[in-house]
Amino acid sequence: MTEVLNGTATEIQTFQNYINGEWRDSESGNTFESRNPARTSDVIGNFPASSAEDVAAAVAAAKEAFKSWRLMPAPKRGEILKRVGDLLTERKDEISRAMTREMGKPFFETKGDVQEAIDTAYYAMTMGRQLFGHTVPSEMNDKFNMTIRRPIGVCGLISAWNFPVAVPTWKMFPAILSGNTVVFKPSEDAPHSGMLLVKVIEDAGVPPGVVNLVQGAGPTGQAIVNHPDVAAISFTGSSETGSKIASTAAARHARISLEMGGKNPAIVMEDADLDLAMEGMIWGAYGTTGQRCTATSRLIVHEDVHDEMVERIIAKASTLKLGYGNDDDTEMGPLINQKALDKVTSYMMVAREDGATIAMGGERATGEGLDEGFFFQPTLFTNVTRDMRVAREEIFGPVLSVIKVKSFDEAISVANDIEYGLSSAVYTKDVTRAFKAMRDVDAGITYINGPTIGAEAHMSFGGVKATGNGHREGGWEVYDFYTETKTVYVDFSGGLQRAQIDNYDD
Ligand code: UN1
Repeated sequence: MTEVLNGTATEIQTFQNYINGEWRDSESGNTFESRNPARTSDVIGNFPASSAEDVAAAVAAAKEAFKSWRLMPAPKRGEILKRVGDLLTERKDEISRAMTREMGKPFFETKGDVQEAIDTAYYAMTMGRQLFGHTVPSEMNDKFNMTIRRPIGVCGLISAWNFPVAVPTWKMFPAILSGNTVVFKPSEDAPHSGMLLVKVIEDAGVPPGVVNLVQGAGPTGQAIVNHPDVAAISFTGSSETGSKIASTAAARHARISLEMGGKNPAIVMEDADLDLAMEGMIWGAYGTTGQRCTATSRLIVHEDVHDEMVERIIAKASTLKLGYGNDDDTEMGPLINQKALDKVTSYMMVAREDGATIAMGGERATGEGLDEGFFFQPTLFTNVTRDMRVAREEIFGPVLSVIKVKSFDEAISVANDIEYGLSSAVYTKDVTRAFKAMRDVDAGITYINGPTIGAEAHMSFGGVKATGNGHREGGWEVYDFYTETKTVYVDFSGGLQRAQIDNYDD
């Protein structure tokens, strides 16, 4: 299945779902295509367009597998995740090449994506020996109080295409380490990458039914969200879809974790190291073609260094080499699809109407090697004010809006004047400002003297306001999402002891 790596495959392959340890077509036989966004004539393959029936089969398999998987000691489940990490390590280059072909970001970035999955697997292995509860003194004599963690059951995982391996593993590995079983739907823009991850799961010896793969678009996701036996849902994607999922799943009391949009600010103060800040803007705004929920999309810069920052960014960004991500010298890949290209393009008009200046880029990128892909020039808007749509809406492309401010307080106020709150960055050498930013920026993540992207697998990841619903992925906190706390009281007094009553009888 994996020889189709460099955009050179000759025949179009048809891929399958993975349900109860078997690769199968969808019941209807319907399929959809995945194409290379850098070279649209390159078809990666056909994938099952799964219906509610396919989802029901996957959920049933997961429900059955849960009976024994939940009883396997967590350290043993951890050992299986270690094998998953080892296999991902072995296949890192091969999987990364395929991911680049499917979703466009350069090979060095997809290797980072797979590495994040490897880190997540090894972290999960260690958590197998650390699923701590609490022991707490009882208020009664001869009584023992503790909490233990229990898995929830079948978890539905609906993931995004921009980190097609890392982000699913943020969900899948803690879910299964905790003793849950899962039904995983990759994004319809990255089904092949999702399939390669599940192949690793199979080859590492994860028992049948523990991880089930159903390919498809919105209706497939909806069937997962609606299924009464899916006890928890974890979603990464747009705020709009996230809200729909939340309202549907909340009605049947499912647990829901949402990771959604961002409009992440980077504050650059007049005392900042401007070279460092420039590098941070280039990587934060144009890395992954700006298609990260953590991408830097607002540069909030002190007026004293505004012109210099703009100049430095333009000087560097205009040298970025666009192209097919599996070519060695490519620094920036295409947008994911025509819809994304249309959306990003439409914001050029929005910027003009709002009165912003397009200081760099602003157009589809064309030329040798680019005409067959969804390439867009790295773009910089200046003369942006906080109320403009380009300062408020998530564009999800290589577009940075520059907002000039007069003070640090104004910078914080602009940074927070937004519906989202995922990531943020502050460039300053002043320790007071750095600590004020940590305290006062309304975001789930704040980087001091680093770009808004670069989350590490063992740290909590998530956002406030419209970005999330209070849960975190990554790190230890995600294990709170995938486990349910049970409180246990053991009374060894041999008598009836009434809490709140017998000890306080005056
Ligand atoms: C995402 O964009 O959905 O910090 C995840 C980062 C990456 C993860 C991004 N490690 O940008």
